[in-house]
Amino acid sequence: MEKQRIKEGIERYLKVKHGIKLKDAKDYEIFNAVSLTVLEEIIDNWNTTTETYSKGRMAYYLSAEYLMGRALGNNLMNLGVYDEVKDVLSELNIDLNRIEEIEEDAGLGNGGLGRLAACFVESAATLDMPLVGYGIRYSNGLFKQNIENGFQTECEDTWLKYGEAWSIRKDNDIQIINYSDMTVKAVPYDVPIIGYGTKNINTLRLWQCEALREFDFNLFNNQQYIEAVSGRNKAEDISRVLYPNDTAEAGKILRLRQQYFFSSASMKDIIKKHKAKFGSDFSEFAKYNVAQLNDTHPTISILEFIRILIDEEHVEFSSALAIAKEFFGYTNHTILAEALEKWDIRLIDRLFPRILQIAYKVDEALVNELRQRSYDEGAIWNFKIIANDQMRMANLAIYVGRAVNGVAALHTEILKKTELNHWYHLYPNKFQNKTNGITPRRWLRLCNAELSELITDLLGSEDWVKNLELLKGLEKYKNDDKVLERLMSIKHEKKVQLAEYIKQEEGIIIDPNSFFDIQIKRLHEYKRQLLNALYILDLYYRIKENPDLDIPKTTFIFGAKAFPGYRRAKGIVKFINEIARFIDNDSEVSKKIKVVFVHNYKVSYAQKLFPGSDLSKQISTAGKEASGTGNMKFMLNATPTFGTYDGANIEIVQESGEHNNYIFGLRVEDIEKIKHSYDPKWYYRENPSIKRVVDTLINGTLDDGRTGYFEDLYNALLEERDQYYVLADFELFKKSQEQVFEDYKDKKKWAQKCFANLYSSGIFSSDRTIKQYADEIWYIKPAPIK
Ligand code: 26V
Repeated sequence: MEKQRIKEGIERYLKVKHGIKLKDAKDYEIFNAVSLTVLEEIIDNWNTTTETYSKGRMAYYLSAEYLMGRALGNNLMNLGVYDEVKDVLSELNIDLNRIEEIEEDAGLGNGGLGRLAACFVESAATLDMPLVGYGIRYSNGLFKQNIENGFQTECEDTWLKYGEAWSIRKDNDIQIINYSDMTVKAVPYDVPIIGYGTKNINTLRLWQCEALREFDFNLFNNQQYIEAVSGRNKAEDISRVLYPNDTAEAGKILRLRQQYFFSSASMKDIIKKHKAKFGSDFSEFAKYNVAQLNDTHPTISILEFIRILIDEEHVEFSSALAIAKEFFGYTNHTILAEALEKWDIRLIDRLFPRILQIAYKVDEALVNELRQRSYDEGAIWNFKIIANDQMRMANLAIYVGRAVNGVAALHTEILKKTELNHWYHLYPNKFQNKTNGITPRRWLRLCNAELSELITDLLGSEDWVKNLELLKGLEKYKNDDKVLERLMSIKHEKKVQLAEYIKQEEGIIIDPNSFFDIQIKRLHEYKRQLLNALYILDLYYRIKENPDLDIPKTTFIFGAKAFPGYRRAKGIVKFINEIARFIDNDSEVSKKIKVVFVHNYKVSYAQKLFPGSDLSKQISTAGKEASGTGNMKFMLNATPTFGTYDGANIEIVQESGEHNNYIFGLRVEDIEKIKHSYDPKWYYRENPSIKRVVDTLINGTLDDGRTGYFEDLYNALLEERDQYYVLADFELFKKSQEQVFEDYKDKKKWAQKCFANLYSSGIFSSDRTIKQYADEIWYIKPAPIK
C-alpha cells in the first residue's frame, strides 16, 4: 500500500467519520481512521473471496465464543503494511504502538475454547480455506476484572464504546428468529479475517439480536415510556452478554435463547445460500456444506437444521436426518462432568416446542438403531438424547456427528477409553484426534518481533511464518554460542518490556533480572493455581529458615479470571494476593522472591506475558486439561514447560524432549490406582512442610477478611478429600522446581532448553490443525483468489 494513499485515507476518514482534522484527532479517532483506510483497501478482495468460496464446498465453524483480542496490529502485519503505516504515522508525529494500545480487546470468549476459535479462523484465512465462522456479537464480552484489597471484583466489558471499525453490518442478510414467546431479528456483522501473505479475506459472521420494532408507538403515546421499549430491551438482552460458564438457573433461559439464536440464524443463512444455488433441491447439500460444532454450545443447530428441512423445505424426516449426519462434526473440549451440557426439556418445550418434537424423533431413530444392533434397554439408556427430563447435548452431537474429535492425543484416548467408551464401541470410526494449535502470526511474529527477526535472520527468509515446521531448521544452531546469546538477550529485552508494562498496569515494580515463573489461564481448581501458591509459601518458609537458600531471585506471575459465581476460585485469587502481600512485607524474603497477580488477564496482556517468560507452568491434575494452548504459546516463545503429564503437555515434551522440560507428578494411571484409597490427611500429617503451608489457611497467618474463603480451601484439601490431588503432587512439584533452579544456574544449558523448545514447536501451529480438519473431517481444499 502506498504511503500517500494511507495518509489520504486517514485524513479522509477523520473528516467523514469524525468531522475533524488530524491535528485535533484523539487516539481512538486515529485508530478508527487507520482501520477504515485498511478496510477500504481489502473490500474488493473480501467480496471476491466470498464469491469464490460460494462456488465450491465450504466449511462453517459454529462457535458461541471467539476470543479475538485486538485487530489492528495483527491485520496490518498480516497484510504486510505494518511498516508503511508505522512510517506514515510517525511522519505525522503519531506512534502506531500507542494507537494499537487504545484498541479494546474483543473478548467474546471465556478462555481456551474461544481463543482456539480465533486461531482457527485466522489459520483458515492464511491457508485460503473456504471456511466461515459463525458466532454471537455480544455487546459485552467477558467481564473486566479488578483486584481490590486482594479480592476479585468484576465490571462490565464495554468493548464497543468507541464503535467498532472492523465489521460491516449486513442488513440484506438479516434473519428472523422465532421463539414461542417472541420474534426477533438476527443482524449479521461481518468481520474480515485477514490471512498472512494472501489476498484471500475470510469472514467471521457475528449475529446481533435486535427487536423487530424499535418501540411500541401506542404505549409511547400513552406516555408509558418504559413499557414502550421493554420489547426492544428484551430482544437486545439476547446478545447482550457473554456468559461465564458457571451461571446458575437464573441465567439459563437466556443462555439457551442465545444458543438457539445464533444456531437458527446460522442455519437459515447457510440454507439461504444453498437455495440461491440449488433451489429447493437438498440432495447435494452435504456435498457442498460441512459444519463444525465447537463444543456442544451450537448443538441445537442440528435440530433447527432438521426442523427447517422438514417444516419449510418439505424434506422427509429420514432424509433430513441423513443429510444432518453428513453435515455436522463435533469437537469435545472437556471431560469435566459439570461442563457437559444438559437442558431441562421443560425449558426447551417452553421456548421452542417444535425443537423438542424433533429431538424426540432423533432420539427414536437412535434407539431403533441400537435395538437393531441388539443393545439391551439398560445400555440404551446411556446413549439416549432425552432422558430424565433432560436433553443431553453431547449425545445428540455424537449420534448425528460425522466425526467426533478430542483436542489432544491423551484427551482423545480418554474419551475413547472411558468417558465416551460406549459411543466408541458403537461408532469406532467416528472418533478422531485433532491436537490443538495456535497461530504463529499473533503468538510469535506479532507479539515477539525481536525473536521473529532472529529466526528470519537464521533461516534466511520469513517463510516460517506460514510454514512453522521450518523452525526445525534452527536446530543446527543449538550449540552455537552466539545464537544462544542472542536468544537470551532477546528474552531479557522482552522481560524488561514486560516489567515496564506491569509497572504501568499494576503499579508494581519487578526485577527483569529475576527468573519469571508464569502461570496464566482461567482460574479453576483442576488447573491447580493453589498448588503453585502452596509451593511458593513453602519456599517462603524455607528462605526464612535458611536465608542463604541457593535459588535464583524469582518473580512468580499469575494471571487468571475466576468465574464470578465460582466461590472457591475467588478464594484462590485472594490466597495468591495474600501470599504476595505477606512476602512483600518481609524485608528479607522479598529480596529473593516476589509474587505478582496481574489483573484483567486477556489476549492483549497475554501477548506481553508469553514472550517475557522463563518458565511455563502447566500443572493441571492429570487427565483434566483437555489440551491447553497457552502451553504452546510459551513453547513458541522459547520457554520450557513445567508441567504434569496432561493434555498437550505430553506432545510438547515429545517434540522438544523431556530433558528440555520439567514433567512431574501423578499420571492418569497413577491417579486411577490411588483414587479410592487417597487420603490427603496422611500427607498433611506426615509431611511437615505441607502441614505448615496448609495451616496458614486457618491459623491467622493469612487473612481472608472474614469471608470464609480460606477455611473453604482448607476443607477442600482435607475434608473433601482434595479432589485435584494437590497434596499428592506437592513434593513432586517441589523436587521438580528445585531442578529448575539448579539448571538455571548453567546459563548455556538453560538457553539450549529454551532454544530446543523454539525449534521443536512447529507442529503446534494451528495451520497444521486446520489442515487436519480440512483433510480428515471437512474435505475442503484451498481456494485462493486471483
Ligand atoms: C466448562 C465449565 C463449565 C462449568 C463450570 C466449570 C467448567 C470448567 C471448564 C469448562 C470448559 C469448557 C470448555 C473449554 O473451554 N475447554 C478448553 O478447550 C481448550 C481448547 O480446546 C483446551 O485447550 C482446554 O484444555 C479446555 O479446557
